[in-house]
Amino acid sequence: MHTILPSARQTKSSTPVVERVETLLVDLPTIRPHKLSVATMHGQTLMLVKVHCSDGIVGIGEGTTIGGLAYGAESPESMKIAVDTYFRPVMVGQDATSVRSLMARVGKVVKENRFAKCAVETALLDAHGKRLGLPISELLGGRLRSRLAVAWTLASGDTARDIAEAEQMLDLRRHRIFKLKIGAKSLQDDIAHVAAIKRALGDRGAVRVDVNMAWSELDAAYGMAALADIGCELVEQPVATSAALARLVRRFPVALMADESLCGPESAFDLAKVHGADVFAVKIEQSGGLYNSQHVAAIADAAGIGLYGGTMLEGGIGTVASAQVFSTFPNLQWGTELFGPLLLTEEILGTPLDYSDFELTIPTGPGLGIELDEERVAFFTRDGLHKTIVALGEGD
Ligand code: MUC
Ligand code: MG
Repeated sequence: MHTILPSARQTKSSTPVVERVETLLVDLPTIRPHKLSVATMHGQTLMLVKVHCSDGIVGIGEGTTIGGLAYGAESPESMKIAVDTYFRPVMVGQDATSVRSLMARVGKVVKENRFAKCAVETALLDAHGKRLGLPISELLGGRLRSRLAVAWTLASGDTARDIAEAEQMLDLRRHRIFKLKIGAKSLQDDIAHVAAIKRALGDRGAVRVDVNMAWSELDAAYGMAALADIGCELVEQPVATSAALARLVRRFPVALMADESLCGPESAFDLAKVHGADVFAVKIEQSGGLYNSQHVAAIADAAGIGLYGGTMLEGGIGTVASAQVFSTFPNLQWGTELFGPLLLTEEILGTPLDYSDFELTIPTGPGLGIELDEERVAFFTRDGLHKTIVALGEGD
């Protein structure tokens, strides 16, 4: 039997290898409580991965979840342990320039763990892009667009506050697509909430909803009919199963988007076979990385399913990684929701991302094209100075 994966000893000495894999948890507050049907977020934890290579290049990647374990099987803490314990030993000493073969090697010893894999793959791609002087989008075949439309999520839990927030976003010319988080309240209350917001915005803003699987199939049938009537243009994952999605699709004049049902190319293929959605929300973490996201997009294209660039409310690193790969999709009919960094009170990038005229500009520099503000990262790293200051304040 022969192996296609080079071992550390086979690697030529001139080839840069992975020397060290560092992980850290960075806790950042949100600008307001962010209320989803599965959790209310007061902050976001970024699991940062730094891959240090023998040529001096350091690549960065990021893993996030929503509400700890409330959304899915991985948490920032579990990602950190997985990378430290299981990814690191199979990565150290390996050729850092061969990202796909290194991820294949990782895949042999780590099943699932798609979010952690995405963080590590991002870091390897960032490093390799820096090495070659190319943005990640070019490593992935080349970008088709340099800016991305970005939706904003209204999730304060209060209708008047959501309307005021939407007005502010329109005034700032930052967002004109609004995604409303519903599903935690009764169907009637949710419909009244969406109707009031759509009435206030009229044609100035598009209104979409995300139910995060909270409805029964019957709720969804009533809900989608009512949402279509009040001018909502898209309903995201109203029910938990793909089978129920497939029974709901095309029954109402409102687009149906799959999110939680998509966890990589296999699930995308299964959903596409039954045309179980009008739109796929592609998330790099849920897909298991940037390459897998491209595969999900290709399946959607082949099946005539529309595409939307989703988020796991990543900070700047995961957001730019998403933007880099979304820029390579031939179709992106529904725009993106890459607003994660704007939900956080703290900036950890050296240069903030450019959100203007309702779009995000995709960085053009090598790799991700961003630099971390290392001092701020250190300050907000779990058990770092920020925690000490908060603890001292509490003791007063
Ligand atoms: C989700 O379910 O789509 C995206 C935006 C937001 O507010 O939450 C996420 C997760
Ligand atoms: Mg969603």
